[in-house]
Amino acid sequence: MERKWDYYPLKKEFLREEDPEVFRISQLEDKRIKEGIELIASENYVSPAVLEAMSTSFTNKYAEGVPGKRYYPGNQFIDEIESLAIERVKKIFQAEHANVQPLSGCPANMAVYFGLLNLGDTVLAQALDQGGHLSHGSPVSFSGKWYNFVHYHTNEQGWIDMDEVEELAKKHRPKIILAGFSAYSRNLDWKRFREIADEVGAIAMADIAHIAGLIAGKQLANPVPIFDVVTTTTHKTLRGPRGAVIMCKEKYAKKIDKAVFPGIQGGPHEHIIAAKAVAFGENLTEGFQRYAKRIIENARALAAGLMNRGFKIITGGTDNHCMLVDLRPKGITGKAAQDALEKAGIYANKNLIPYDPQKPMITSGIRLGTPAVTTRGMKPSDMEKIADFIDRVVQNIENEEKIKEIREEVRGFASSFPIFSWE
Ligand code: DSN
Repeated sequence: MERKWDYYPLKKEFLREEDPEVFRISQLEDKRIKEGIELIASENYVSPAVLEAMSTSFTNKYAEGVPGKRYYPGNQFIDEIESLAIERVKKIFQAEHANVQPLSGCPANMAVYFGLLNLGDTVLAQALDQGGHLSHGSPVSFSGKWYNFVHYHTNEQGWIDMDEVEELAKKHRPKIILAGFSAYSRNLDWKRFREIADEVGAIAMADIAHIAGLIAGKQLANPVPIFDVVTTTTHKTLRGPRGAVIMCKEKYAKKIDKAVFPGIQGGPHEHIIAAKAVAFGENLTEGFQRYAKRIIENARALAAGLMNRGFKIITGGTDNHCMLVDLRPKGITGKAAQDALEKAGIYANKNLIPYDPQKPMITSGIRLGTPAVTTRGMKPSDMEKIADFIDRVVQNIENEEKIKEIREEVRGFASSFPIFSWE
């Protein structure tokens, strides 16, 4: 059964009456979504059921602790909802243990380091300027300040060099080897990461925030059964509320739970946990598998459409939902492209490419992803149209009039799609 919604079916009647100012701004955001093309690889649109779960009365409750072991009374139904979320996410990923309380990706990673490391311990992770993440040891993040991160790299073509991972692991004997990324378009060799971790006695950790939905939808291999600890956000390809989950082997369960609370967090956001439960329920359906498959088909179609128009895609394509475009052959920076695309109603973020000569606020690349446009029901033939829009924006980057014309075309195109469509 196909179900689609042109706009979110939320009445917002109390909001409209009590706070017209917030109502007005919220309506504008709905309109922006409807009339734009969202290609930020980490973004998505939740289902109406996930949205409704976020506005349930679970928001009112303090529930420090874990189900069955809370500090405050009155948590009978909170325990039920949190246990449901835990059971569902364990089923999706075949996890031995799950903590669904992390507020977002950085706190989830922080809890893992806090629970399993001592200050100054060594972690081996992917370099930020080559697809990694701030919380994987960037010098400006707590992770890089408090722990000794050593980074592995990609080669000039953009592929992770597993021999370097092994070499660095043997040299630095990290306590954790972390596999995971925020801008990498190829499959990770989970088995090889596990073998290297075993070789040097390290904990094997994965951060699957970007690809969790593709794993849940059975399109990519699942590291959870063979890794010690795995973190993911819930709002990217998993299409849930903003938040995160930590999954781990039973032997790390106590340390992880204690690191989340009282280690780094206080009361969990139980209305968000209710919405996580709803999203996990959706993740377990066949429709979600079709959605995950379509995300990858769309990403491949978008990459092909861009390459046919002379764009250079790092590694020459994608295995997942995202791609990195090297804009140097087009003679423009990532920032210039991001700004011009935004004016045309197309949202994509500037991103460093491997060995980027530009600074992080300028960059030579943009990152594109297809989770959100796929949620709107777009298909590979629509990706051809989007590639054409992007090409025309880049060709006319200094022509304000032309960009305005493209903006109107984008508005018409995007508005013809629902805000959320089940596959
Ligand atoms: N900001 C997210 C992303 O865009 O990948 C990760 O935290």
